Amino acid sequence: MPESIAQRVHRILAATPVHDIHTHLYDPAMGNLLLWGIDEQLVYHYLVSESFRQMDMPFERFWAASRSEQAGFVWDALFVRHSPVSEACRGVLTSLNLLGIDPRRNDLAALRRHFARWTPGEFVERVLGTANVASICMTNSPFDDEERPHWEAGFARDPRFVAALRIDPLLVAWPDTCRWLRDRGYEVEVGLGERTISEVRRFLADWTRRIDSRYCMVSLPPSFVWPADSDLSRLISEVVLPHCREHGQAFAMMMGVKRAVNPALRMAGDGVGLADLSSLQRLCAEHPGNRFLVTCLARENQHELVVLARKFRNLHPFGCWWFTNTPQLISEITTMRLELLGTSFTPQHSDARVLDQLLYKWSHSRSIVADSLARKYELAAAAGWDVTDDEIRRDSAELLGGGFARFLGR
Ligand code: FIX
Ligand code: ZN
Repeated sequence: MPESIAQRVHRILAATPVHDIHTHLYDPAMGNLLLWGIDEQLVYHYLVSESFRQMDMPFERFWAASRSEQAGFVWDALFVRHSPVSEACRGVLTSLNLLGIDPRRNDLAALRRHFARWTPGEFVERVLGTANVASICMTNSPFDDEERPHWEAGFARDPRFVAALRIDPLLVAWPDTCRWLRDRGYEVEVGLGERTISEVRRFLADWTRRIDSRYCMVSLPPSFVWPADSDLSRLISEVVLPHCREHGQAFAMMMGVKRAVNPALRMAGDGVGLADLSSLQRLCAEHPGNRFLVTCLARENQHELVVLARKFRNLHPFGCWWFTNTPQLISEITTMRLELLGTSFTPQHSDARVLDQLLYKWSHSRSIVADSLARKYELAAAAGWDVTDDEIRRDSAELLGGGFARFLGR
């Protein structure tokens, strides 16, 4: 019996290497910054916030515990005392499963022993091979005291780990960052005069070159408006956009995150809000010489983002970010994007913080994207357009990073 369209799409998409365009993973040469293993998986902030719903433990007691104790608390709350049905819990199961580890033993010590047999180098090869990931875009922050020394000292880069410059502190905490820059020899003042603007641009140019950045990125709160009489708005107009034009960098905006809604949860305490996409519309319209990569955290922003992308070819929607990285929403958002944009968008990024997560994030997303895409080919076939395997291969490569690279001009 010939393969169905759905079977062909699943087979081809699974065989297409993905270029993961946004993660929080690091080049293996950066040592301990690259997280992996069962304990790191369990203390992932997605799981920490879920586990607090099932524990009475005071927040401080949890944070005072060692990493492996914290992992034990999460394991007990979400895998032993309750069933692991959430997407983040399912992710742990899929990742273990794809590593050939039986998660059903309910024995964290036994799970840990499995990981002890790999060296970090072997584990990287195993995960990238199994997840069929060709390249990984890092999130690189010069403001991070653990990360910066690696770049300053220099290291032999793994060409599969590409860099992207993260600049949240510069844009959302200007007065503090101004002092930080001054301490590092940049002649800046809080007042954003001409000299300061050119010095901040020098800082961005230095780091763009140092890390060989692919694009420059920021996450923005729902309150973000542009243009406005604010440091943030002026820094975007007078520093970031000219910098991006001069250095051929796209500007990635991750819109709609409310940081520290519950600070007691630390990194797990961020929330979501509706972003004002009329600001994005103005940015795209007034800066046709800039390219904008955009993902929105709120489900309610997704349709407007897609419609904007139909109007502005300097706008590339990407990913189902964080709270939208759930099967139902990936399916809804991807289908909507295919129906309104064809293949001119990037359906997913992993946002992985732990190497093992590439296994589940890509296996789950690939399968949902395949379902959405197959349905579109079936509808085309019903209208007389039988898609060929070569066309499916072309479209898959486009969706899994090829279109993104072209948008970046690479
Ligand atoms: O701002 C970001 O890049 C977010 O992805 C993170 O801050 C967030 O913690 C995360 O990991 C979401 O997936
Ligand atoms: Zn991220």
